[in-house]
Amino acid sequence: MIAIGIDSSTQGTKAVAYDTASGRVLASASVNYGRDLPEFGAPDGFIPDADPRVRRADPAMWTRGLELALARLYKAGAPMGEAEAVGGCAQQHATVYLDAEGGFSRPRSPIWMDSSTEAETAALDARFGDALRERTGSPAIERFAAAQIMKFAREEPEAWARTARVHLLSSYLTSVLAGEEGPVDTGDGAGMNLLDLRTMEWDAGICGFAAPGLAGKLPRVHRPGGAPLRLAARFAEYGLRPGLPVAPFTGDNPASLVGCGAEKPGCAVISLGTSDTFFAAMPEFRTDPGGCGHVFGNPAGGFMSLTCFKNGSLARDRVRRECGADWKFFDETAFALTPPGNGGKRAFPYFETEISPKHAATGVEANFDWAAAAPETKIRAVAEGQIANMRERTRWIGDFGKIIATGGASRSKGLLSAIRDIFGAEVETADSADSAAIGGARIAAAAAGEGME
Ligand code: XUL
Repeated sequence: MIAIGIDSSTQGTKAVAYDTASGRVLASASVNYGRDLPEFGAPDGFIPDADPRVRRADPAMWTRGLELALARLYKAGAPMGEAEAVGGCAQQHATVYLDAEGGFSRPRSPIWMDSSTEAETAALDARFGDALRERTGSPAIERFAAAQIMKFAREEPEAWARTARVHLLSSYLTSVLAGEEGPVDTGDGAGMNLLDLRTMEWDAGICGFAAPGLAGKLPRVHRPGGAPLRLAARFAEYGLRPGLPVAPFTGDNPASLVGCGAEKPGCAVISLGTSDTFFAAMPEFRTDPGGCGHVFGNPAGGFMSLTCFKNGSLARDRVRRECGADWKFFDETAFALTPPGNGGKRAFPYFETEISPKHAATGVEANFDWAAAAPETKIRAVAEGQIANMRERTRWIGDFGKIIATGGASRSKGLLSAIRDIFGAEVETADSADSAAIGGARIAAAAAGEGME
């Protein structure tokens, strides 16, 4: 079956036409917000803010990105007319606020990089303590919807009163494609601190504490295997047949789990993108006692673990530029010039406030004289520092003999060797760096009747 898969990520939107029979991407297209949609003022996917904890974007940019990616996919010669399903995913945790007419009641949406909700997470923590983690799969997290909504409702009560619906970006994009309200899927919905993962229903107590009337402003919840929606007629403009099944979008990490073929327990996935993430299908519901990791719904049923590191590709790019290195040097040469372990030299880039573990945006922290070191030493120190931190923060999930690497930076031989050495695991690269979009297409094909192997 040919299915269209869309990935609305931090820095851009990708669309693929995917053939489930051959497992091949037939055509793909992408939109970069900085280059292609400069009018939204978000070169890296968010509007630059003097406060490094504030990370927001104009939600209209995501609708425009979706439409432009589909237009480009059509133009690239993708067999749109033969597609039998549409699905996709979005960066997790971004929230979209709509008024009763469907307009944006909040013109700037917080995205997953936002960590400006310390006061709100402290309040949630004080009120619910460990029960929050036991019920929602995560302790109170700054980028999650509960804290973000709470802040908005408190700071802008009038705009909150005008808000009729709070969507995740994933459910918002489903709604755009279907021309009617889309549900929140359990993969992405678990990243809100609002969903009771034992019942897969909104937790009335937490919703009531977060903001007045919140429970009545949330879309319904979609569980794996639930019925798809139908494509709105206006998407015929891109060669798609009106009425095609539209699978509710999920988060990019849950989609990537499926796109990498890792939806059954056994191996872990490391996705190296704007954020670096470590995730794996879970044989049973279990939470991180260290408080960094999360439990999300697995789109194939059951659960998945996830730990997210904010200083991923943008941090690597900044170190690369600071070293005056090209990508070949960063990805390969630096590792040929230095020994594994780097003689004990390690560095951690904190250009953005870090999530796992919490850390302020202080720049590079190294255990050696950073300014005086050779570029190859700095590069290996950062790569090994990032991966060693990932290893420490994900021990609670268990040990894996096999790890699948995906995302743009999985092309880096140096990073792959650091994963191999530090995790002591066999490392495979996913067939395509587009595993999130492919996962969206596979989920769509399953929802359209093909089922998931
Ligand atoms: C996951 C997270 C990020 C975003 C990036 O919890 O915050 O990985 O999903 O798109």
